[in-house]
Amino acid sequence: MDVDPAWLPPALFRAVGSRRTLVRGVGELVDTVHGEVATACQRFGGSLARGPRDGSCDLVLDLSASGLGDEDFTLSRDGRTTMVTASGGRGLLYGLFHVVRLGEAAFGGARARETHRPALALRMLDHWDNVAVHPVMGQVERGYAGGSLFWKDGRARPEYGRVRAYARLLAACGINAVAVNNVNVHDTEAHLLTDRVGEVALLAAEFRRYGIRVHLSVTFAAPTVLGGLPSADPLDAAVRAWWAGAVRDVYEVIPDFGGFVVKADSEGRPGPFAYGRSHADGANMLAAALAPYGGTVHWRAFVYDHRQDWRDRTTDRARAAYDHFVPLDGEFAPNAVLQVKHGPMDFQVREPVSPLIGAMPRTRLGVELQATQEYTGQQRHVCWLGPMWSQVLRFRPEGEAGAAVGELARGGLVAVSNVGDDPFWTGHPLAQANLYTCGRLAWQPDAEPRDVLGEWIGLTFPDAPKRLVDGLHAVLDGSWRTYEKYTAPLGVGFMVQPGHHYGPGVDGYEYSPWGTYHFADRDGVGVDRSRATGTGYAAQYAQPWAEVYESPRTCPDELLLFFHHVPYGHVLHGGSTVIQHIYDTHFEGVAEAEEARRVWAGLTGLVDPARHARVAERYEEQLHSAREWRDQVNAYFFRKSGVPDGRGRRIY
Ligand code: GCW
Repeated sequence: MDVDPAWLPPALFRAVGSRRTLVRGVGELVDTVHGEVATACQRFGGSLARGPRDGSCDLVLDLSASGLGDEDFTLSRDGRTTMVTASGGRGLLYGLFHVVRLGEAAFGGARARETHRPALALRMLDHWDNVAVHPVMGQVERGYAGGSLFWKDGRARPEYGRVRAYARLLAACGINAVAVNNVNVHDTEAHLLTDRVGEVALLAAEFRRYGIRVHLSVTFAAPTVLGGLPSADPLDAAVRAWWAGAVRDVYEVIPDFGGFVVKADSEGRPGPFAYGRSHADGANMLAAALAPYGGTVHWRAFVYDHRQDWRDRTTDRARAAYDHFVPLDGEFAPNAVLQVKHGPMDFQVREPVSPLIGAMPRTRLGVELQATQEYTGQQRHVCWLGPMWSQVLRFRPEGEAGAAVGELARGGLVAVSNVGDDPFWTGHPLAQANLYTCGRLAWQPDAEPRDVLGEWIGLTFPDAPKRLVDGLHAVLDGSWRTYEKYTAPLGVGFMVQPGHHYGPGVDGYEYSPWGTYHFADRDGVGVDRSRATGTGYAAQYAQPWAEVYESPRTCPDELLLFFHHVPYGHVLHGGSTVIQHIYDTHFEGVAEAEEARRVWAGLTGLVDPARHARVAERYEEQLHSAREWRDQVNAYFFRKSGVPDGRGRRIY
């Protein structure tokens, strides 16, 4: 099998490719648009007009519009001709893909002029790819789709046609930036900034054709490890000069370079703390070096103590990002983006929205999601995360009258990519839906996720019969909640096997230094994060949330154990006790996964055999793992609490 076409199967281009099209304008992206249309015409018998006087056209893609942003486009139809106008190459490309998505619908009847523009200017994927295969993490850290698309045998692989194919897929869902290496920058990868930047430039050339700018993850210690300086102190003039020089050299070879991604003072990575400097000092030094060229530094807020003592009940990892960064509000340079994970912990299946989002009005905030399913089934389980991300993006940190997270994310939406060199791109073919959803939600954060999924289905499976469309919705729509049901309950999180994070390990992290505890004992479970009696985390929220989360009486059920330690007999708003809820959801979750597997089996013949087989095989593993989760979690809580299942089901 060649590369999976994902959401750009050739058949999709029939409507455009069977018509007569005029592409007007000059530039690399216009050439890309022209090339796309030409390929489609070759396939479907349409034609390209040579100029405005070369006969009448069904479709005009015109770059000469004024007054639109670089990424915007308009679409209209006077009854005979469909018109896409744009002022920038990206806008034209997005306009073309929009017409492709519409298919025949783009060519029927009149259509009043509509303007399309992305809500967020930066829509980015971060790859946690290593150049060298890391002894523990493998090549792609938390990668579940094979090796890296970008790096092989220790060097860049621009000739590998899949880089371009990837760029094309990303552009077609609206992504405009990619970081090509892991935020944990190891020794080999550090050199991508300096003597190996030429390899990054080769990748950048591939991405540029599709309007995507390349970013690099860099180590804060670069001046010492690469430059031979005695220090990396951000206020040291020699250090600043070193960075300025390094950045200048990068822009020599990559004129549209996007900027840096930095993980500093986090999980052992170097950072400004070693020099007694603040994270604003660190970020601003890099921002200053990038500013003359229009680059941005993405400074990650994932800073916490990963060596805490589990005996210490006062340290709360969830508090860390807020405690570190809120005092720095207003200090970050305009071209610094503070990149915040959407939840306060670490991409669990259920977390509250990070209280940092909304709490730094004078800072450009980027929100980070994780498409790679580290804690959500590692692309062996079906877990479409659209509903979770949408909930995050629609959350209003200051209540109904305030702005939504999707509006507060002025620095953009960033997702950790779930893609590798797997023939299906994402290991689990249905995980492509997560990647697509990231792009579309970054374009329109208040989009209805189920519509986005519907769009993905329509594109990936063109001309699908209703039975297939319904089947895909049936296995994907509720898959996140299904996964939540059979894993860690009520927002408490983790309970995974340490290290690789796959499969149940209820006490896996309970006595570890990582700050991820559930505190289950014979009487109850959960983390008291209230202001009154707990770690005070709940008070990091603005009203109304601080109050809502403060008390178990008002805290939403699904987050109860994130915020409170309650007895097993505590009655949820839903009416059952915590312990009974644990049993019920774990049985239900497995039953739902079994049902999904059955639905999928019934789609044989409607999906191409290789894809069908890959998904079917993963369902076997999902089921096996889900049962393991169910039985271990249920047994664990039965043994702790001594409370039997009210429905008398088998607990081990
Ligand atoms: O979720 C944790 C992962 C690490 C990752 C880290 C981060 C890249 O387990 O593998 O490191 O988060 O986001 O920096």
